[in-house]
Amino acid sequence: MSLAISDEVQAALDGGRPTVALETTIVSHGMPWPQNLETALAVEAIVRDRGATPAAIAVLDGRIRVGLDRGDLERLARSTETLKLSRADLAYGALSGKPGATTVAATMIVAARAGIEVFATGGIGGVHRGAGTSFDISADLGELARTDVIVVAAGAKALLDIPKTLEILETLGVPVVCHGTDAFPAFWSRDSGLPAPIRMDGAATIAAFARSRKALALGGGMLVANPVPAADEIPAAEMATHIEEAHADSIAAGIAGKAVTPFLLDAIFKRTGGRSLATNIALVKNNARLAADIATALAAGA
Ligand code: PSU
Ligand code: MN
Repeated sequence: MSLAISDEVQAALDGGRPTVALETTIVSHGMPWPQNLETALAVEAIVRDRGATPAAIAVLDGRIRVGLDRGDLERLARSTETLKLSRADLAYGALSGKPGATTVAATMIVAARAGIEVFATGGIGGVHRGAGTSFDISADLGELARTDVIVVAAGAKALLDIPKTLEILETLGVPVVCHGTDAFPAFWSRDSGLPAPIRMDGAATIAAFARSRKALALGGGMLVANPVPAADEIPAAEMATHIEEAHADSIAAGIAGKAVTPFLLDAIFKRTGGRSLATNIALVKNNARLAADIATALAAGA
């Protein structure tokens, strides 16, 4: 199945200009209407302002699309029937003809096929709490191990089991580069309480690191963990109670599989009176800035 790449993204790729992939599960399943559409459009504007081309990825009308317009994003943002597609069901989603949003894993796959090296999102999926019995480990981790894309995220959500998430990333050989911090960030909070596996400051340094990995033919992706700006964070201690309660809710409601992450995000949104969403929006924008700068540094060969 061939990719349907927009003229704008194709022109940027042909010209060797910086391009940033964007996922769409955050639009369909990660944020409520209308903040989901507003954020998607704001992120595209930020990427453009930094001199890069945004390439949002989704499945629409039976085609895997790279580069979406406002109407496409609005369809994904409004529909409550959009499929959440990962590696296991990306091809199925395209065959089904239904609208499908791509997770971090599926977005990485499509970005790599299109030749896009950098991808901005909010948070990655990881090892869920209770994974010892549920075995719930996001396909995002395996994808980071095998697909050569730089994923810029605000770390992993504290509603995941962060120590186990970092252990799996290490086992899989995925570099975890924390940007400008000695602490691994926890999405809504700047400090997860765990140390940064690798610290790097500035987009140029990260681009140089990516180039040296390529020179060694190491393959696979890397996670760039970019902490939420201090002014927008919700401290970890404050989040802890909300997270415990949201987790207990998900178990009581018998939530499993793909529904877990969207359920937890919504439960936290309600429990924080919407504050978690404001933080989520701020961190996605912040990641778009850094991703655009890394893409620019890579394109410049600096
Ligand atoms: N984290 C967020 N918002 C999101 C997601 C994660 O804060 O929308 C989405 C991403 O698309 C991620 C996916 O790839 O959830 C992970 O889902 P799962 O845990 O089912 O693998
Ligand atoms: Mn899962």
